[in-house]
Amino acid sequence: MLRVINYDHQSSDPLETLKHGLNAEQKYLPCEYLYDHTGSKLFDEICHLPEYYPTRTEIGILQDNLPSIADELGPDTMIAELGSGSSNKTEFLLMGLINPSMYIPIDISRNHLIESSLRIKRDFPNIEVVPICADFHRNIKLPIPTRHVGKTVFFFPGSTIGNLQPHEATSFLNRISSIGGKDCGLLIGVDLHKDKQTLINAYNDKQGITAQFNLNILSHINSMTGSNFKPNQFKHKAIWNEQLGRIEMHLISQCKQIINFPGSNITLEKHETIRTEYSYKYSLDQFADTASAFNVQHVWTDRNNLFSIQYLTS
Ligand code: AVI
Repeated sequence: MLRVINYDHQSSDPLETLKHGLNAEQKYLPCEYLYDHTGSKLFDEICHLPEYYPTRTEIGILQDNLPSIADELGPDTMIAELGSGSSNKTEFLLMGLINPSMYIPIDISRNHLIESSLRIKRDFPNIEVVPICADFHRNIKLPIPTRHVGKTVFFFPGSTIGNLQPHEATSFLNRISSIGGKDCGLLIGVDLHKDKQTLINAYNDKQGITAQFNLNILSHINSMTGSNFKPNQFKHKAIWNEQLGRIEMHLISQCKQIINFPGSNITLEKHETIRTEYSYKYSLDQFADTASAFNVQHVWTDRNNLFSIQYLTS
């Protein structure tokens, strides 16, 4: 039997949020709308692309440093994973930890959550698995353990933190630290600054999968709202903003066009862009400042310093 904790968040009106973004001076769509069913499948493909270094580098760091990670986290940990998805990286982590006692995957997608929770429960029969179906950006409470547990450690891999602006990342991590209570830990994947070409290539792959992923947001918005974006009248663009240390994904309008959007028409000039995502890259010092609710205890990197896994405590 799997006990699932459900949160029915009162979400703000998505139409209003979208309309606000499409009427802004620099038009934007919130990046969470990249992930409908097709978008999530395309993102899985991105993770296997030769140019997209983060996924394989992070898994490599995790595998190469498991004993040291296990040592830092200590025995009997309760692991709460933020945005657990298919919990693929978690398997590696749970295999290496010393007698982990509880695993709490937190994800908005119920099907994904139940499927991966059942798999973890089967593969790790000694670990109590209590999934929470919720948006981890909202307020949640962790379940009270039924047996002795060591530290509560949030696991947040994939450098998803980079999709928030630094000030948003700071408030998000403040909230996580208050959910975890005093003396909680955070094991987090953070993408690092590197040469411009590696970054540009990672977001402009030769097969055009990232372009499909980016353009798919328009089809998703059409099916959500009844708008009539024509994805073939846009082109994918990903640039490195050196000054702000971030990749920016945009969709460039190929002509002047008027989009029917519920409640208002949206006019796009030729070459005007809609921003769909920021992906911030950090130096170690910048990230330590951003995660001000926590203290950095240990940083593991790959030999080329492309990516880091960091352990922080509150
Ligand atoms: C999910 N997130 C960390 C990815 C990133 O690299 O910012 C999303 C992504 N966008 C384009 N490629 C991958």
